[in-house]
Amino acid sequence: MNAAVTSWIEEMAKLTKPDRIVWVDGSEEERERLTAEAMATGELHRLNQEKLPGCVLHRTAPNDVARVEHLTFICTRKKEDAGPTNNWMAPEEAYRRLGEIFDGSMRGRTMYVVPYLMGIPGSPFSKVGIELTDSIYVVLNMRIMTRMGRVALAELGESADFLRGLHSKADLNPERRFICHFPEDNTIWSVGSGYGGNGLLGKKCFALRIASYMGRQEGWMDEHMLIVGIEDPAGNVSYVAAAFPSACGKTNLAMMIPPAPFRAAGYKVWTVGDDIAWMRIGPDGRLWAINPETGFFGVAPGTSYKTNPMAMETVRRDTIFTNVVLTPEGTVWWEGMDEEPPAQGLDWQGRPWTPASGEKGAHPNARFTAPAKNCPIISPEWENPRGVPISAIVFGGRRARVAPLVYQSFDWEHGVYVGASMASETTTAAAGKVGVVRRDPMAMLPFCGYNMGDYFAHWLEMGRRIPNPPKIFHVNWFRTDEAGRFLWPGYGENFRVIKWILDRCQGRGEARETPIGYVPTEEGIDLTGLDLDRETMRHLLAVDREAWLGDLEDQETFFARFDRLPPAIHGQMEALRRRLGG
Ligand code: GTP
Ligand code: SPV
Ligand code: MN
Repeated sequence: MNAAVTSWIEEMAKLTKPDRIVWVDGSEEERERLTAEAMATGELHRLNQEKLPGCVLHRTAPNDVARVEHLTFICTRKKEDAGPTNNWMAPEEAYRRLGEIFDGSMRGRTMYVVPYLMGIPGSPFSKVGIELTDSIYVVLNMRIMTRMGRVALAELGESADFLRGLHSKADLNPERRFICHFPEDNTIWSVGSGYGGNGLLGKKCFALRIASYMGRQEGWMDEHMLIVGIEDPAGNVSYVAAAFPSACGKTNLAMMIPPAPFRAAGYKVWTVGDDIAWMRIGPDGRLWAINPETGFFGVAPGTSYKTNPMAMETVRRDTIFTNVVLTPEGTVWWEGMDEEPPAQGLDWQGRPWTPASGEKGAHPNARFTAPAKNCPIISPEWENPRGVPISAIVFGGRRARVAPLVYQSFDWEHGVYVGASMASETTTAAAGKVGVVRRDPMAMLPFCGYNMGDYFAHWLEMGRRIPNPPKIFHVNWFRTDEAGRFLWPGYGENFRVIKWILDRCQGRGEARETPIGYVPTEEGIDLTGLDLDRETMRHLLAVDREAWLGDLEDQETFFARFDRLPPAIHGQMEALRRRLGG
């Protein structure tokens, strides 16, 4: 037994005082046993095994339905190292305050020891974590989302280099809920929540916040990005990595189906990942990426055979559904699913519900947890330990105004500024107001584990180090008309925009130079088979000078908060102002 592991577990057990300690091995027998146990206690609910084999339903506490950014802390010794965009708590204070809540929090419960690997066995990209948790729901989710059990311990060997994650639901009291990260100690303590991004410590907490800190130290990039491969009719596959904020379309873009004329011509889409990318410079001087996860923790509402058929196929078996409607026949339903709603059912809180009630049946942030290997278009390369080479990096937000459908940055430095100045309307993926425009650099605002000024500097530095860097773009699927209707059809039709992006990477693709970057000409994007009038397209591609000058004011306020803003970012902002004639 690894002595560093056992002594740490002993120490944590002394604090949390569980009745039992159980090591999980990731086996099928264990899945069945834990599922049965959770059914018996009501932590999980049975679903119709003929229609949804291997699937279960979970309902969270009504006050525990999303990430809680105001309760998420970066605990570095120096406050400046957490930066202006993170909540900060001194490590001693955090250990003390959370220690009081953890003290005895597992009394009468089992502590599960969950060893897991983020990344592919044997890959230089990979990292080991161990999560101690009192939640079977968390164990079963980690089993889908990570390579869990023996494989992780084998990878760790006798090393003491592993992420120490402690998680307890405690009493699920939001007053006593904290998600604390200690990047300098390779440690995460999360207490008082059982929800996805708060409790599945391998995901946002480790694979983004802690890993972003590691990436900067070790010279690689850790990003909130999907990875998708586009195969052309000749059989060449090009890969795109795209960063959109939570609930802004990553899972959908990662699994899109090209429109019929492109399918007929031989284009194909391959899913590599839908949420997180770890990227390193490869021997060929390009940027190579892996998806460190093995599953999708996707937004259920809005997912249908019309919008995302590949996700619908993926969740037909071995899936955990969280906070969706339970139908009388033991299946699940959510708003935006193609099927008619059931005449009656139980809503996400387990209360009798009918569609006529006018209330939402599923929580807007209801989720599915499904194995990546279930996805019919999972890339043959998704477990390649070397990763896949990235041709284009795409940033995107949810903007009713300002940002056009797509534009290309002039170069890497300008692209970094485009990412740093990104903004998006808030969604239900995190607690708080929905629909408010906020700046969300690189879709990493809630996930950067260190000073974001240093993070921008790291991006700039990587650009100097990558001999053959990807080209950088910005997209916006969410521009609306005066009545608030989306101007762009989105979903599979986004393929057309990605195709233009790849054309640009290959020196093709028609564009005009504007103050914000290269925007497609009216003929630039192939609209074959799409009924979209020229006027709408003009509107989608418009660069409104006044709107951009207004946006610059907001950017200025945002960047003013940074004490470590690289001069290049400010310089790029001023250059844009000059190009806009402001
Ligand atoms: P996280 O898992 O929270 O990181 O979210 P995500 O970025 O993977 O977002 P996802 O693909 O799950 O989409 C979130 C919501 O946006 C869903 O309700 C989708 O139906 C909707 N959506 C996704 N793509 C599009 C699009 O192209 N156009 C429009 N209008 N809506 C979209
Ligand atoms: C996100 O909010 O970006 C998610 C869901 O992917 S969670 O795991 O809860 O963070
Ligand atoms: Mn996400």
